[in-house]
Amino acid sequence: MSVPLQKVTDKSVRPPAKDFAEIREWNKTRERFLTRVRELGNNVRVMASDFISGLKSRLGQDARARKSEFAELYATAVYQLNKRGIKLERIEKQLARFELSLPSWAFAAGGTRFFRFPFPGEPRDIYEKVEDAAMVNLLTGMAPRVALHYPWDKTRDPKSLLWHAKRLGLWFDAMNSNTFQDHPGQKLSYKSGSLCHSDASVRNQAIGLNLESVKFGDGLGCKSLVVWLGDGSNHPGQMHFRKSFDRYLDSLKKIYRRIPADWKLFLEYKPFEPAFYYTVNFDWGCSYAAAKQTGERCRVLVDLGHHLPGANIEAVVARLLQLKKLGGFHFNDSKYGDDDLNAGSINPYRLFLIMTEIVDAAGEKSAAQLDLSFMIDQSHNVKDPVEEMIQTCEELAAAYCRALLVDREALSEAQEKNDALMAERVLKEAFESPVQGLVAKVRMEKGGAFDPIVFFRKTRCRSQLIQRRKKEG
Ligand code: PSV
Ligand code: MN
Repeated sequence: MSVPLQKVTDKSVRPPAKDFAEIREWNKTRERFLTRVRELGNNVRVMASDFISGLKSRLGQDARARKSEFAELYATAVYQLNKRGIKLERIEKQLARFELSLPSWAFAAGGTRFFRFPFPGEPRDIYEKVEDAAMVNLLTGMAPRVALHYPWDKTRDPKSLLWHAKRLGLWFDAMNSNTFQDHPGQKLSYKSGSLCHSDASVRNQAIGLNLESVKFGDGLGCKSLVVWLGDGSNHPGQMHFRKSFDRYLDSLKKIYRRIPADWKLFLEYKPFEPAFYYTVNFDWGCSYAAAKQTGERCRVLVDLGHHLPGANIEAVVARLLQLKKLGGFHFNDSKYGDDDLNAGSINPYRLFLIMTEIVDAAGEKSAAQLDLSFMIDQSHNVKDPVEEMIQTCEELAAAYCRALLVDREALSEAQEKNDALMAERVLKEAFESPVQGLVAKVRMEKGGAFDPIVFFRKTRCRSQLIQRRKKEG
């Protein structure tokens, strides 16, 4: 793996901490970090945070230059929403609290099982992935966390990774374990399954990998483990349905018993792929049953793309919220299946309806208080992954904002009267509201760009990444 280098100066490692305890902690980390830099003869990865600070000052200029455009956009929203008696302050406050986690694994170009077309300047390791995530967070102001994948994101020095993320204003969210492929040096193969394998030694190895990923994540401040399995079969008769599910439950319980008390375990389901006939955890019902048997801190994770065409995902979300078993989301969109497309790109109305269920369950609270993990998990095969991630953040913010605008009283009245037409009109009125001005206001108040994608292109972020990563490679 290549190791891009930025010269470590005292200035670049000065802790921005405010209180003494934090400063002490920073100093300890800094000392260890510098020792390591010395040990490796300065040939160690150090984050080029100058790039990010450079962008910050450009953002200030951009905000001033686009002031009148913003005022016009915001005035449109104010005019329309005030007419409907909506209190914008409350909406803006809720919107400001809506935050997303970015998946480390989606910053490099995705691919299909046929091929992958790499993107110039794409990140080469977890440090560069975090750097790309910081850029998305900076421009959108709403994605301060990164979800990790293990062992893909394994590093020899987790402390330096944590330090690197903190310097860029980021935290880590869920740890996702990977037993859907074999890893270098691994003793037994997962070809015929992992946590549900017929052989107990393979199951134990997979349990071990999950616990290892928890240990790694714990040091980074993660508080949840997402288990998604490829376990299943391609041919009728190949795998015993009941036995495989029993093994799944048994393995989950073993993992659950050993995760830290402040951690949650999320079970992610998927109907097919890589198994094409039967998947052990194929739908929300399987996940729910398993979560219920495993324990209180075990919840269901809904990946939007993991449903068969036509599934009513918003109803699934409502049911899980009602049963207090929803853990969080992997947001994306799909035309046929899986997480191939970006959230809201195919069916923005469905995304809005899902958000509407979240807002409905939150009641007077904000969605942020529901204790759900809002993660993105999508594959960027054609568009620039950073741009597509920015686009996704904007799409999710707009969907959430529209859901906040639903006239709950009018909807409930229409539902009680069985007035289908009026109920639908209430939803459509919110869905069609001009929310861009509100979303831009909240974003800019958090230091983001008026138009993040235009900013990303105008400041030639991608070509700078290409140049830097080429030079340092
Ligand atoms: C599987 O399709 C999935 O949605 C799971 O969340 C994985 O962890 C992720 O994609 C990356 O492969
Ligand atoms: Mn997923």
